[in-house]
Amino acid sequence: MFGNFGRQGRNADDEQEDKPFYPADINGDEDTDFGDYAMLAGQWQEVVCGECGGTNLNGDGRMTWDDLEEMAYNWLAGF
Ligand SMILES: [Ca+2]
Ligand SMILES: [Ca+2]
Repeated sequence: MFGNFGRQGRNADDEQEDKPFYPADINGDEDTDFGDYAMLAGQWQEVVCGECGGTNLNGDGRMTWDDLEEMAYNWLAGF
């Protein structure tokens, strides 16, 4: 009557919660390295780009030095 709250459902949720979060992981491969930097460089100094392909790390809608600074701060996270 109240649905199945079995072990399998909880495990799926736990896996998602346990997944590490790296703020500057632009390409989604769970680290911050030259792959992410290459994507950032491709959007360099775009001023009206919204998410900027994921490179707008501080959420201000522009790809600037502030985003590069955020990446530098998180450099090699995940290794
Ligand atoms: Ca990455
Ligand atoms: Ca930005």
